[in-house]
Amino acid sequence: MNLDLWYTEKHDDGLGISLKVKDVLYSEKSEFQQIDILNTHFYGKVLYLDGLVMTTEKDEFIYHEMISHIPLLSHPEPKQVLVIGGGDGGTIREVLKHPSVEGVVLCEIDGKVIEASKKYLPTIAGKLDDPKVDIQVRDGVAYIAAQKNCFDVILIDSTDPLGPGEGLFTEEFYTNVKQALKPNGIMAAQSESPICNKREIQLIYKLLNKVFPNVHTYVAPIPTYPAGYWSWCFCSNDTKPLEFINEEIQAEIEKETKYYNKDIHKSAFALPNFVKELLE
Ligand code: SPD
Repeated sequence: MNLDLWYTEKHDDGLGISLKVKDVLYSEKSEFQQIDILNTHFYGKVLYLDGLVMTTEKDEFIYHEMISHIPLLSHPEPKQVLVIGGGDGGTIREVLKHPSVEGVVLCEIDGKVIEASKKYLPTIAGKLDDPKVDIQVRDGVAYIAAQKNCFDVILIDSTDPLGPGEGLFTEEFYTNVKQALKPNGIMAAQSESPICNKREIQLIYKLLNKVFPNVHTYVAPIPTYPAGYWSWCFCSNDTKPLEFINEEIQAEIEKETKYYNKDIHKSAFALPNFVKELLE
């Protein structure tokens, strides 16, 4: 039977993202959130947390390449990396493409997201069992508070600032991230949509600026996220985003990426006027 079944991610401001569904592959309420994996006609398998798209087989590469390669290639030799959130494993997959990386900790609060992703999203989660990956199923807020001066790059691959991800958008959390970085370390955090999360992006940018001397927003299209246009913040003590790019490794990474390349690396930091105004 070809059911005309659609799921719509609905937002209070009248925005919706509708996908036609073939089957429901997984649906479970964990201790932290509602987790669903739907098989959709256009975007393939889609992971939803509390009803919001986290990742889809068809466009996940854009988000995961952008959160990873821009900060990692801006560091001369990232060896130790921490990913907070990101239980689907897409960011881990991209981090492991960097030959200098010796170890990567994945700190994800919800073990069921990891289990479900491994089972139903193997193209995304397929590197979670790599020997370089240390999976810590625990709250990133508590985890980061105990880490000092130990990571070259930290990636905040969080959900939106509500539910279990809320604590990952506070000044205290960002201060602890800064302390967990080595002196020339870099953090990148997803920072919502400049089109439909104006209040959130402004708040994140303001809080990060209280903590880090260098905060630079970069952008890319993510078709299945609200408004289809997304942002990340690149933060550091002393590295400015385009001052150093490891071109040798970049040339290798580019051979394996579908969105990221050296032109995208530069152009992602070129912000449209309406985004510049938001961040003023
Ligand atoms: N509105 C969705 C924002 C989700 C950002 N994180 C996605 C995690 C993918 N690894």
